[in-house]
Amino acid sequence: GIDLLKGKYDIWVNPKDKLLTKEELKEIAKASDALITMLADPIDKEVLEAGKDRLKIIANYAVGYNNIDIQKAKELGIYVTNTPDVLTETTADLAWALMLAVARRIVESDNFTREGKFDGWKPELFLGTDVYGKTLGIIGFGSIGQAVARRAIGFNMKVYYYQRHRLSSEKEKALNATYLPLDELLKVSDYVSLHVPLINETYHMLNKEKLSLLKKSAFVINTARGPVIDEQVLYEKLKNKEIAGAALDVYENEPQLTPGLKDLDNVVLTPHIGSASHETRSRMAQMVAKDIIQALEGETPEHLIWR
Ligand code: 8YV
Repeated sequence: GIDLLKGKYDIWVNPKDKLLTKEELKEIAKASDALITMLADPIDKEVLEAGKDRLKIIANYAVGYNNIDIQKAKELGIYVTNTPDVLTETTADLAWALMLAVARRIVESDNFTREGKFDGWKPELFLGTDVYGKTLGIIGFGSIGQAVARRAIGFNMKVYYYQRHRLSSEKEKALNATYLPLDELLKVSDYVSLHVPLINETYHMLNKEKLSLLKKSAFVINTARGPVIDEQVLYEKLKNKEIAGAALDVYENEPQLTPGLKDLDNVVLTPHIGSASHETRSRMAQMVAKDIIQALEGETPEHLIWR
């Protein structure tokens, strides 16, 4: 991605490999025509105001853009773009990897084997839970949720989905998925996978009341955004074995984890790597660079959020 921009523009890359402070972000916004931002860069009103005289585009290196005050950017005439589609399958793969890992206790077993504790086959060593033939509830049925559903066909799963808008019955049929209201979905699912964006309506979508609807044998998988689950309540339910397990790639206060979460053995935790494959990150980088070139050459960038 950077290679596409090199030679055309002066490029400044944050050399510190750590997050910029608000003041630093404001300074850079003020001195730049384009910004490439990550989820962890909060582009709020103040940063946008600082950049309003020069900044033409903020190209978010992510499909989600809850880190940016979109309304304000629009008001100031600053384009905001994201990276849709190119990370759909990779993120769905991770949701599946996490689901299988937590169900079959892969991480625990791996640690056990590495630690030299494997001293022979035992009939009850690391008994897990089947995935094949179970019920999968998908919350948020956009492209990533649908890609997760497609994989479930090979696992002979019963798939339910919940989102604001129901799909056509042809689409439901093609994906082998049936709509259920959220409460119903939570009550019947063996695995619940989240694929909603973080917006006001999805903040703590799985709160105490909703998490209490889950079966004791249920697993929760989150590759969407941490704040869609009340992480403290989730932690307590996992600790008290009121739900069977969770596999999380995102956290409510990233990169901080709820105290105690990492000490539970019924969780699998990854550090926000949903789109982290060589192929996908390269596609995202090129997309971001191309959108910047379009914006700086006076065109409307292809992946403008409010197009
Ligand atoms: C990003 C993501 O890589 O696309 C998203 O929304 O969460 C990831 O793919 C990450 O957010 C860094 O911006």
